[in-house]
Amino acid sequence: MNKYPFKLEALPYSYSALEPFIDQETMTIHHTKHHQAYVNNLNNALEKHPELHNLTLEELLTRLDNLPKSIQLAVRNNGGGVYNHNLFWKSMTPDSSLPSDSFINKINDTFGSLENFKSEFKKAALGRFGSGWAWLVSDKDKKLMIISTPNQDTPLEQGLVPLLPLDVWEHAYYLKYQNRRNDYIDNWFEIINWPAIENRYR
Ligand code: MN3
Repeated sequence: MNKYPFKLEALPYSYSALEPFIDQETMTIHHTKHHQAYVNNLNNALEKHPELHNLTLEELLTRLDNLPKSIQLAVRNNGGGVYNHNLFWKSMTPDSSLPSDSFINKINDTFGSLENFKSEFKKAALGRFGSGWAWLVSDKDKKLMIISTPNQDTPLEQGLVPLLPLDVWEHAYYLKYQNRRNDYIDNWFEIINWPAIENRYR
């Protein structure tokens, strides 16, 4: 159940499954330490607010401004952290393939080509100063867009549908790639779970 108390969702593959693109040690620490900490901190923030325990994570994150002031930032950072990572794990697969023809057409219509999409996505991911995320999202008219968000902010609060997230916090790549965010992004394109992205779009 996607409500308080939140739990750490299991990965849909093993910690080593995304080797050599993302290494086992990074995946293990990222999931069991970083993601777990967001879950714990979110639950701690909500513990004394039983009136919020019937809200889903999406509901909490789309109404941040209406939450008690004392926990707004904690829910924004940690709730966003839980939500973004849940989506991130499911957006990758060891058995990656190309997008379907119909989704490639959609990408071509919007970005010119799949290569162009990748280069614009990469620009957004490299341009995010410090910690944050790059995203393929769609708006209410189902138009595709690339954006980036700081910290653990989600596209939900902008009224956008998150389709494909890329974690560009250093904890996502530093052990293997050190400062080479560029190489991390190039390799990450090889493990995108396109069917999952297309399902979110529909
Ligand atoms: Mn992360």
